[in-house]
Amino acid sequence: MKRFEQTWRWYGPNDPVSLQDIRQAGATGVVTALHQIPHGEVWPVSAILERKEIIEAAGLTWSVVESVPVHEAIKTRRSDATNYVDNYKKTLENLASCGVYVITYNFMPVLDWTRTELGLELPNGAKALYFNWTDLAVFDIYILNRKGAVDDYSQEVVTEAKIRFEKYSEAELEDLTRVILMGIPSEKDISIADLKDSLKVYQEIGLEGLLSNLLWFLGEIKDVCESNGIQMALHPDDPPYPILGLPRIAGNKEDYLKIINGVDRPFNGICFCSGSLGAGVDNDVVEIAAAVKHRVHFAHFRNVKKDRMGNFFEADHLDGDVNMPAVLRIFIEENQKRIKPIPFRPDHGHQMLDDLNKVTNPGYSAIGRLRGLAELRGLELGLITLM
Ligand code: DNO
Repeated sequence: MKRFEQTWRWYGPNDPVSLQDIRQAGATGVVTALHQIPHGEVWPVSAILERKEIIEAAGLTWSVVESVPVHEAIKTRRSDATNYVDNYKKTLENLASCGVYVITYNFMPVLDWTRTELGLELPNGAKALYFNWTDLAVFDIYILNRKGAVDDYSQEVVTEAKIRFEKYSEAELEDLTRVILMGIPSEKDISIADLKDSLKVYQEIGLEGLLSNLLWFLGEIKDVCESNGIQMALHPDDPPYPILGLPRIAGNKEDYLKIINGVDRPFNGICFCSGSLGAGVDNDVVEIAAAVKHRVHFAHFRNVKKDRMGNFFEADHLDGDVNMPAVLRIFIEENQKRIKPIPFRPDHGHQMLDDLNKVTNPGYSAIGRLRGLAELRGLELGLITLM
């Protein structure tokens, strides 16, 4: 039976995890992006080729781009949006001309993934990423001072947030703010002022408006994708809820069906992230996988453990609330129908063992992901043997 393509995210030459490390972990594909190029600018062929050559010289393949960021002008369909769409199309053409065809992106307003703590210590001493609603409420109500914020949380959370806000030191509040506003390494973090401005803009756009902007964008890039063999893979919202008053449109099965049926063409696909989707208290990740599998161009396998309030931490890949064997089984079956195997990467990993003494990119230290990849590949092989 056909196996998945095992891939690994690499932040580029400055990543403390080297290409040789990736090879030793057993991955064959690299997932990377030209993070040095500001959002919205065209990725030149020369820069793409330069990156590709570095990857190939290490005996690996550049399998997936994660991400070509969609500029805020497009998400908000600002008056200058078409210039940014033109640049995006040019980047896609350039990537395809270099033989890179799978493109991950997201359509989350302003912020990418959001956590409230980057080093939650687990009972075994390893560290995990964590999302806590009360801490988000502390930030939202007392630091961002968003109008109407209290109405977006349960009474229990609002009460606890007040207590926590009074208890937290200046340094703790600063740290919370830094963590929530943190972006991708080597890209610019956003400021409170930027966030406030964007909140106003997105309030006017609303949920329906944001979805229609996404479908408009997909319609605009359709021809370029189809004539160049590009596969677009939309990452789900993480966490899969509206937060800080920002609309979110890719958080559950219904959202995904609206999006894939909205521009019903094979290029319009999904990056199936079991961890992001698994954080949704009403999400059945196995059911979502079954509903959208035909459009999955890339997969992030990760697990989460939630409590009754919907707070969650990132669990070991085969632990947590997501039934990973059931998810993998669906994609193993789907993979048999594909010409090219579905690429997956172990998404995030605990900071553990030697990595606890190193400066690492949150979620992207080597050893935790090495463990995740090893477990996932073993699970795949085990399932295949029994199928
Ligand atoms: C977090 C990642 C996301 C993802 C983007 C895709 O670890 O899964 O940052 O790369 O949302 O555009």
